[in-house]
Amino acid sequence: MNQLNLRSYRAPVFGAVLVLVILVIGLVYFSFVPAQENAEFKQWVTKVWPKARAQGVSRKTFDQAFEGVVPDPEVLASANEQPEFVKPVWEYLDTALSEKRITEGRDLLRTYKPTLTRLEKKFGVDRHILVAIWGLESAYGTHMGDLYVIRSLATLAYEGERRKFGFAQLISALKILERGDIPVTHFQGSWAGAMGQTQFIPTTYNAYAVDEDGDGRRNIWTSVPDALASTANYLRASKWQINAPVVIEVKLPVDFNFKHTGLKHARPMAQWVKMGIKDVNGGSLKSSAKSGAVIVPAGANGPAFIAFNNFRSILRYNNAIPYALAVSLLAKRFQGNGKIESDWPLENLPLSPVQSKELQRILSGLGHKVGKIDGMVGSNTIKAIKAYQSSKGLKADGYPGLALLNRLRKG
Ligand SMILES: [Ca+2]
Repeated sequence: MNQLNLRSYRAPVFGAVLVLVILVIGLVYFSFVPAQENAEFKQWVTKVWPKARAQGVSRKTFDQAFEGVVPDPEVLASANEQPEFVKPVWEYLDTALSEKRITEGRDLLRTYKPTLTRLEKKFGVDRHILVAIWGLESAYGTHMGDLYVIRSLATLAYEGERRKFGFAQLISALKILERGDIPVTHFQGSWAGAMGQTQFIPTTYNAYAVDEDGDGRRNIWTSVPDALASTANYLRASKWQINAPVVIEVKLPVDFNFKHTGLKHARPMAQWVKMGIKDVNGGSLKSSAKSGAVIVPAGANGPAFIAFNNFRSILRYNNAIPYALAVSLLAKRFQGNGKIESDWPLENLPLSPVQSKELQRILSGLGHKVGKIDGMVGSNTIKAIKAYQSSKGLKADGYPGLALLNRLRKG
């Protein structure tokens, strides 16, 4: 900038022309490129119409929904974001189970006591779990996302890696508008289309949202009874069992074989007792549940839990073990318990996607079947880790931590 200014003082005419040329090129470029992109997008929108119409969306709703809509670059940026590091489960739980969230939840349990009593009876879902999910999904309705749902989903459906997801959600979102549950002006959510106090995506909304306050609209944005009832309805459909346990912390015997860990390895409680598992204080293991699965969210050197069927129901809401653990423990904290007794292995950090890829590459090089080398640790990679650990006489916990990667790097 400075150089250009200096030059224009020395040769005013030349400088002025140069500036003008740059300006014109810039103007043409910046107006033409988005205009062209927007024209392509508009063209694409015309192809969405017949599919929306086939789902019962009217022309009027469709036109209103897309009025002035252009792709949102920030939505694409969020969709493509690759985290440089992954938050360890203990840090995630610290935030999820903050004193503020616990205190606010207790207050809301009192405020909405009549509603929650009714919902417990109607849907058979425990009140503490409903409020815990509310607290984690949207911080009790204070963090719902303020992006226009149609724009976010149209962006995802139009370009990028999530086109299929985006398209299905977009059509569902148009159906929500058609039904008149929410006006276009208030139709807001996260970049991925998670909406309202329950953070339902449109397909989930259409399947499970409930009009509890009886105004004819399923309003998960500003009606607390609607939001709580919608969550309860979803959990009921996910086979929630009222008054049944969700998860308990346990103490594993020193000779425990970690190949038995993981949600796929559920067993009758009597078998776990026989294998020497105790309650976390070393007493005998008691539970009203018939069966459960041992999980070690931070590997063999961290806390161990037995997760029951209700834990799986929470995973249907959001398929991440730290999330289900946070919901379960927050519900317990409301009632004055749910503190984790064992220490977390603070030095054995979880791997970033790049590190996970490296782990997969090394394991694959050693002849283990890790599945796709994509930095996503799925069941195949966990199986491969367990196989490697067993072959080296290590605890086969399948945990993809830094300790394991460092060992593999040394060869
Ligand atoms: Ca309503």
